[in-house]
Amino acid sequence: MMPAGPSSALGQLLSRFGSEVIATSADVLAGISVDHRKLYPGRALALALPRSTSEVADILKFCNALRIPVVPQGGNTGYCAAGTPDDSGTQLVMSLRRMNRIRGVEPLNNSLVVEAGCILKEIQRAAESVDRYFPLSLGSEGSCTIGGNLSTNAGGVNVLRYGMTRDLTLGLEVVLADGRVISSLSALRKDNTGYDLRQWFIGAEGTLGVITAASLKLFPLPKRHGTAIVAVPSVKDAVELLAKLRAGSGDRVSSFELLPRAALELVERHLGARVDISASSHWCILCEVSSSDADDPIEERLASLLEAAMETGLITDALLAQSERERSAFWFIRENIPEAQRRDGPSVKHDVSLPIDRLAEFVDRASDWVVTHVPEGFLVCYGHVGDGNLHFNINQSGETAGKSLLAREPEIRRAIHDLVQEYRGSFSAEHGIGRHKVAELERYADPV
Ligand code: 2HG
Ligand code: ZN
Repeated sequence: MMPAGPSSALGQLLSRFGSEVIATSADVLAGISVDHRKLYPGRALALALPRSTSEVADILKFCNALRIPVVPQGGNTGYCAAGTPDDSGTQLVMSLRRMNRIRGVEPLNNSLVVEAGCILKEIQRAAESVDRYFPLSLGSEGSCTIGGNLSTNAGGVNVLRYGMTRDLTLGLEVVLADGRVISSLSALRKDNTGYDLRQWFIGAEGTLGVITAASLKLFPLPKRHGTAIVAVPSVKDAVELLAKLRAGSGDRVSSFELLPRAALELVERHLGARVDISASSHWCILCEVSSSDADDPIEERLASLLEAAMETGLITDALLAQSERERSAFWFIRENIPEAQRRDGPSVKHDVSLPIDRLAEFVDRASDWVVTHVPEGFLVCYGHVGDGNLHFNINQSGETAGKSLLAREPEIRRAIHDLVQEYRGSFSAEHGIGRHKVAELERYADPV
């Protein structure tokens, strides 16, 4: 069959599925055609809003026959433009947002089955309602959807203890491009029956099929937390501190986040939230240990581990959250770094990961490079040190208004990613490829 041109493709979609399922209004299309950072404006043919797996299957089969490209979209909170159309006007965006049912929760099996359009926060709440924990947690959890989390293998702030989305997945339901459905919503921990097809679709960004539902792992609900912001003399000390906290807490560190002074200043300036920690140190860490045992004084354990670290000079200051309110205030600061960065102006972002034992050396070399070569920017390097994942971001500096940092993005990105490659790291730790990093994939991935 000949590929359908845009107008005839749209006419055929509308007559087959109706305006209930195929939205075409300019307002609606404007919102779904650009990524949330508005760096990749696109133009969609239309928006498909299927209500069931069989409707997804019918639409994909139809589009496959007519050669209409389909771009699946979750909450559109991604950083790499994986869920938005190009500017050809020929691509059908398929949002899974109407498929947002929690199909079942099985506390004794420590699992639940959810549809792709479920908002991450709702899944966390469903788990909590049966005294269980779904540990995937990220700043956009109030609006991102599990379909997007799965398709990008999202990471977040608890990877250190619980793993990435891939590690939290027991089974999937996926519709292939020709409309066939792979229904594998297993809740089994052990299933050695040949190929593990799930892994092809997790992190595949919708290139191999559309995930419509997933069976996910649950854990005992943490009942007590020890949370602290500490000042460390260097990133090297931070890495050493992590090892000490892991060993000393019975490996119960769930988060270990690097917060540079520049990020704390941005959050204070743009969101009015501040933390009263020694201003002399360039680096801070937000760390959290947690226990599902309500009688376990895990916060006291953290306090004594930090005291020991202070005596040896591994940390220079520490603030322990004394209440749930203080704990949320600490997390508010961490989670709002991207928002504060956005409010401050344009930025060039690198979502990289390194072997943890080479992280400090990388930060030193890459920071020196930025200072020497990017006078129009300043570094805001933060992130999930516990996983070796840094958001090595550079913001436009106010003093050099007029000179555009963004215009230099390709050159800056190349230098940083080449250095990452030298350290055997990854140019995409947790945000994916999308349209943003296709060239990087071609440059750095193994050609075989
Ligand atoms: C985070 O860790 C997100 O806050 C966003 O992954 C990172 O904005 C970024 O670069
Ligand atoms: Zn992150």
